[in-house]
Amino acid sequence: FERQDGRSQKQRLLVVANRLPVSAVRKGEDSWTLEVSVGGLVSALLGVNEFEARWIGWAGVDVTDEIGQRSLTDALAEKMCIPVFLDQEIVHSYYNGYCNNILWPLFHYLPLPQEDRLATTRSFQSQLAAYKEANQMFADVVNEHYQEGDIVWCHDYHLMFLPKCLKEHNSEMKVGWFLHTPFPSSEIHRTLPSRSELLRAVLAADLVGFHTYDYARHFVSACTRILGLEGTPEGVEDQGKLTRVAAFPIGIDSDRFVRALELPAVKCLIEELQERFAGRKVMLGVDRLDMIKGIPQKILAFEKFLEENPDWHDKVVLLQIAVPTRTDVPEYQKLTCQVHEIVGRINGRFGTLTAVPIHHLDRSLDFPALCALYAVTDVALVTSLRDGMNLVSYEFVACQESKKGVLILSEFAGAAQSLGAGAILVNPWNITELASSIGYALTMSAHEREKRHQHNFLHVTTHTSQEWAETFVSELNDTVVEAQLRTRH
Ligand code: ADQ
Repeated sequence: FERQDGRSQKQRLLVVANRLPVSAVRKGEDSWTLEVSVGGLVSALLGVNEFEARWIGWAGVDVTDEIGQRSLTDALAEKMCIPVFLDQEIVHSYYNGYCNNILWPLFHYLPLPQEDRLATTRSFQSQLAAYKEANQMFADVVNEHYQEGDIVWCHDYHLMFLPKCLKEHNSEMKVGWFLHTPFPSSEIHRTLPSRSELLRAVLAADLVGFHTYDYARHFVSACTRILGLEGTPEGVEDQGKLTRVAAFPIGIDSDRFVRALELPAVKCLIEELQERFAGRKVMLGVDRLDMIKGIPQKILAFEKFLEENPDWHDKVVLLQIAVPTRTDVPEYQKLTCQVHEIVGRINGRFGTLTAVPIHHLDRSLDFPALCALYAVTDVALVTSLRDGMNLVSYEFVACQESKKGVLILSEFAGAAQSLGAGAILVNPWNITELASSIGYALTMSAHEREKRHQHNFLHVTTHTSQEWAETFVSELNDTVVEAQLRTRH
């Protein structure tokens, strides 16, 4: 990318996601505290040095007054962030409604219960309207900040209309869209009342990316079967316009985890945990408390394992760290109660005066504690019923160079395609199989653990988040150049 005066400068990347990578808390009329949240996407882009990235998204707070909006915009500018202001009403219908009650369950193959479905259907049109309105609000902010030559990278199921809104305004804009969840089979997608509109809106992008080849294939099938378009090896073609569709499996910043294990604070925590659980094997689950993560299935399988293996009762402990999410949604409240009930029952059945088999925490852990836990774990359990990728499995592997623990991984997580050869793959719906996998993992020979771990460690440390972001953005640049060449000929 060359400037007019001949000096080269970094190409600008506008990353558009529902949430900004910072949370804002108001301290006064015009003062704010900003806390940066380092998630997968943030660390992915921190490592991408060839672009100058700016973030556009919602700051997670409702700010209606002009002074507040102006001061928050200024504070965020220092973090290279640009806010989209959404009011409570629109957040309710767009985010809680259409995004999290309709798209999220559907993309994870979870049909809504009948009575909720009826209620949803009644308000479906208004939720869809709010979704479109919110997407247009994101587009307006992008348009305001866009400079010629910028790359615009839209993220996730919250922003499926965004590529269309952007291209309608400026057909020259380079637009990519990436989905972090699975894209379901076309037979599932076709149940969605707005199925065609959503597909067409996404197809306005130049490049559409998914975690796995299967999700990309499902998307192309949906476009061919529902829209009657032509699928090609490169993507989807509509009247001569090609939208490139491909798989870009995300990774983690593995160095950050490996380095953290050398920090004195983390080493200290590791020692404390080792002491605390001396003489017992440690099994670990780290999840957002979401129905897709298969937490009840995991705990029920552990109960079955204890039932069938009395010898293990005082030799194993399951630490389940479940950070609550979407706590205002009734189904999530129900899930929390269900998990608490099962944990209580198991601890009542198998606990002693001095120890319980399950430690369940409803909370998030800070980074040092998370790394220490990953490092002391013998067996990690990832039992998602569906999961776009699942980064917890990657993080666990990155912290296991010394212990070489075992990963039990759901075949319905995208990560099964990359870590399948090293992990024990399971169907989380099959509690019997899951229980016997726990037994197998706990008694696996050191030689087999080493072999499996090396396979996964190599993958996790070579397929990083930085590489993921760089590959997507350079593919987007190439796609646009190829499209320009095609139209010229
Ligand atoms: P998530 O559904 O949030 O992400 P995941 O990929 O596992 O799932 O990432 C969760 C992140 O949150 C991890 O970095 C993990 O360390 C952290 N986390 C979870 N529980 C925690 C806890 N109790 N304490 C501290 N940290 C916790 C979505 C998709 C995934 C996809 C990612 C990235 O649903 O399938 O892999 O985006 O694309």
